[in-house]
Amino acid sequence: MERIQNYINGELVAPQSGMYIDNYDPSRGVVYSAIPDSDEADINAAVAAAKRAFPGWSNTPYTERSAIMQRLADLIRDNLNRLAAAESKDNGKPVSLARTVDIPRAESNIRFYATAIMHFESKAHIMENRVINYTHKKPLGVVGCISPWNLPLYLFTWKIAPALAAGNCVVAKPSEITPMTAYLLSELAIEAGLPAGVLNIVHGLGGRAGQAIISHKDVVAISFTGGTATGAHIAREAAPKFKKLSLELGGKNPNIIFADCDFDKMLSTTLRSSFANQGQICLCGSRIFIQDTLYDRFKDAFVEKVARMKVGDPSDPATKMGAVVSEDHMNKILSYIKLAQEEGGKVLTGGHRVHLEGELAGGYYIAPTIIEGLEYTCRTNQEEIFGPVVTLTPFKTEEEVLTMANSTPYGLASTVWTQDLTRAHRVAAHIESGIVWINCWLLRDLRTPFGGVKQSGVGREGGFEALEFFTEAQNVCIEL
Ligand code: TXE
Repeated sequence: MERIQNYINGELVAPQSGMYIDNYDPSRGVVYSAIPDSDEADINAAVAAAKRAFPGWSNTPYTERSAIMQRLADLIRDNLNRLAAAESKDNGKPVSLARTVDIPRAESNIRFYATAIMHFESKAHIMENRVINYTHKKPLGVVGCISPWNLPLYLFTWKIAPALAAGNCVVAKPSEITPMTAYLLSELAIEAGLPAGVLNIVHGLGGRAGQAIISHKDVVAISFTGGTATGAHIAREAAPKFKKLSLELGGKNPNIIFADCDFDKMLSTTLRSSFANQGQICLCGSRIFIQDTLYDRFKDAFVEKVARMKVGDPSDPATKMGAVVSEDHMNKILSYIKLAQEEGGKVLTGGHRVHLEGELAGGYYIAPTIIEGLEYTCRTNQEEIFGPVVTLTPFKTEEEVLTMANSTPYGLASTVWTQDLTRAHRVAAHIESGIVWINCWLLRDLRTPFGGVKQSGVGREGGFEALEFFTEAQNVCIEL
C-alpha cells in the first residue's frame, strides 16, 4: 500500500514518529493508502526549514520566482490525467470534473500568481515636492496554509501560489481526508526546482499537525479554508499572537429565481449549482427560492431532471455524480435529510443512500435530494449540510425573498435569476454575501476579490488581494 510522505526542506520524508493514518477511497469505502500522522516535531522541522529558506527566496528576483512557479504550472498541465485520476480516487468526485475543473484550475492558480507578481506595484505619496513617501510591500516570512477536502488541489494551490509569489516560505497542510494530490504536487515541486524549504507540505490531522502550525510562534500568518467552527478556533488561537489571518469558511447560499428569468438557462445552471461535486462546494446554492407564479413549473421540471441524474463510479468518464467524501460525511448528510423530514419537509426525490454493485458496494453514495415544505428559519435551512441536498421555498415579493436569503449566519455567495436589470442590481446591493452571481454561477475571474461576510469568513482571496494579504506594507518617508 502506498505511503504518502511529508515534503520538508526539499525532501520527501517519513513522519518522525513513524505513525500513519488510513486514507480511504470513498468510491469503494476501503483504505488504499497511508498518510503521515505528523505532529509538532514534523511541523517544527518544516518551520525551521522555511525560516532558513526565507532570506534566499525573498531576495530571489521576482522574475526568477515567477519562472520556477511557471515550471510547476507546466508540470501540473503535463500530469493532468494522473492528477485527475488521483483526485477522483481520493475524494470520490467524478474524474471528468477533476480533469476539467480541479486540476486545470490548480495550474491556473499557480500561473496566475506567477504572473501577477510581475505587475504588483507600490504607491508613492509626494508632499509638495518636499517629502516623498513610498510603500514597500515586504513578504511576511513563514506562513501557514491549511486547506479542506472538497476541492483539494484547487484550494491548496489557491493559497500557496500567492504566498510563494510574494516571497514567503510556506508550511502547508492539506486535508487529511484528501492528501494525495498535495503529495504529488510535492514531487512536482522538486522536479520544478523549487529551492529546499521554500514550500513544505506536512500531512496529518487538524487537531495535531494543523494545531502545531497555527500555534507555532514563527508562523506569522495563516490562510485557512474549511469549516466555520475550525475557523473560529483558529481565530481564537491566532488573535492573541497577532498573526495575520485569512479565513474562508462555510456557506448556506441562496439561489433566488424570479418568474421573469431565462427558464432554460436557469434550470440547467441550477442543476450544476445544486449538485456539482455532490453539492460539496462552499459556493453551491443549497436554498432555492422560487417566485410563487413559477414555483410549480420549476418544481416539476427540476424534479424530473434530478430524478434522472445517475450516481455512478467516479472513475468512469461518463459519471456526473460520484461519491461523497467520507463515511462520516455521508452520515452527517443523511442525518440532515432525516432532520428535514422531522421538521416537516417533504422529500420530492432522492433522500437516501445509493448502493452500487460489485467493488463499489461499500462506497459512500447519496441520491441527489430535493426537499420542499420547510420554514426558511428551520435548522435544515440555516445550517450548512455540504452535500447533494437542496430545499425549495416559494416567495412572493423581492422584500420577502431578501429577508429569507439574509436570514442565515452565513454570507458567502448568492445567485439571482431575473431579466430585469434594475431589479438585479437592487437585489445584489441588498444581499449579504461576498459574491453575487446574476444569471450565472461559479463564473470565476481570478482577478476578482473572493470571500464571505458574517460567519463565512474574514478577508479576501483572489487577484491582488491575496498578494496584499501575504505582504506587509511599510511606509518609507524621505524629506528631500
Ligand atoms: O473541515 P475542517 P471538515 C464545512 C462543511 C463540513 C465542515 C467540516 O460543512 O461538513 O466544514 O469539514 C484542518 N488547527 N466545510 O471537518 O475540520 C483540517 O485538518 C489547524 C466547508 O473537513 O474545518 C483540514 O486541513 N487546522 C469548506 C482543514 O482544517 C485544523 C470545505 C479543514 O478541516 C484544525 C470543507 C486545527 N485545530 C468543509 N482542525 C469550505 N468552506 O469550502 C482542523 N484543521
